[in-house]
Amino acid sequence: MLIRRPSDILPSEINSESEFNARRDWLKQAAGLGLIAGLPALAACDAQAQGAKLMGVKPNASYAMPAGEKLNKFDELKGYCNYYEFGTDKTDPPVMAKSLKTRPWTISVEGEVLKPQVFDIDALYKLAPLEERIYRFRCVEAWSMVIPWVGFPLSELIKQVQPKGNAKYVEFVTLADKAQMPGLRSGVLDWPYTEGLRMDEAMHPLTLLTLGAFGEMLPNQNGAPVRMIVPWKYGFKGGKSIVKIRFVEKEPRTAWVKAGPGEYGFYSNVNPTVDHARWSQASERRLGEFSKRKTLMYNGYGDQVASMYAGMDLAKFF
Ligand SMILES: Nc1nc2c(c(=O)[nH]1)N[C@H]1C(S)=C(S)[C@@H](COP(=O)(O)O)O[C@H]1N2
Ligand SMILES: [Mo]
Repeated sequence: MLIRRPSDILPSEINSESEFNARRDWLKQAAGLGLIAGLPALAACDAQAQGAKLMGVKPNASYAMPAGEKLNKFDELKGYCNYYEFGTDKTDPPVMAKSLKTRPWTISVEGEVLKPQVFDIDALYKLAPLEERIYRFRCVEAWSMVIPWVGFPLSELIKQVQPKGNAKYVEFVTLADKAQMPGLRSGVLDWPYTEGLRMDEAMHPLTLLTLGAFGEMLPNQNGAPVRMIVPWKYGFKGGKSIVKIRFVEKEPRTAWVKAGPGEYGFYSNVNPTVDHARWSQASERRLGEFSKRKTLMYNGYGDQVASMYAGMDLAKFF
């Protein structure tokens, strides 16, 4: 039997039961061979195996707690979800996504790039340093949260594949597996769930390829094993459980634009002055709070992103 040292085991592997058992086996054998000197090492390894903690995550000081905010609870993130592949009620995905298989998992990065590549999810954890970033998260349905996400800028991945000059947009394709996702039987969206960004948006330092939250690997219902978080846009721009990233020349037609072109636009920047066809976007309910608060232009990230939309009619390009 191949004995792997715990230090060879990726943080992302801790979640899988076989790796957990392999680790236990190693510990037992190593202890038997006298490779482990004292108990502290054992205890430390055990602690790593619990709760699927992500190792080596560094808080990025540039994206610490926004002024006047406080974190939502992990249970609020895990318990109130939009993930239509697992049902349309907020409380469906926490139950229905339990069985989502997140290993093995690959992301194919393709299209107008010089170096198309298929990344194994476990290689992705090592592609760039894992950062914790506290972002406001605003759903188009006018509720919001403040979440400590873990990931790295999507630009790190984009650099690896070297987009060609004609790559103007990036399309994200997420998992659509009928065997695992009961929601696919409903016609509410044209599956797979797809999303997209303009190239400058995709390269923007705020745009986070997200692998975790609250120091842990992403819960299944929140888009394990990898999703997008684009904090100045409505939450639906952040596709969950991504399997393909495609670089294209033309603006991709996203799942929500196809479902309701009058209600959802490609840009979907958070904008309190441009209402949804059926409700106001001027205010929002922060999960856990009683009264509503005003929605901030670009969700409070205007200083960093407004220049990308200079001169654009934001009511037309909503
Ligand atoms: N694949 C997929 N991604 C998705 C969705 C979905 O239904 N399917 N819902 C979107 C919407 S509308 C929102 S608000 C966020 C919700 O993320 P959360 O449940 O982790 O808060 O995920 C987005 N990503
Ligand atoms: Mo949403």
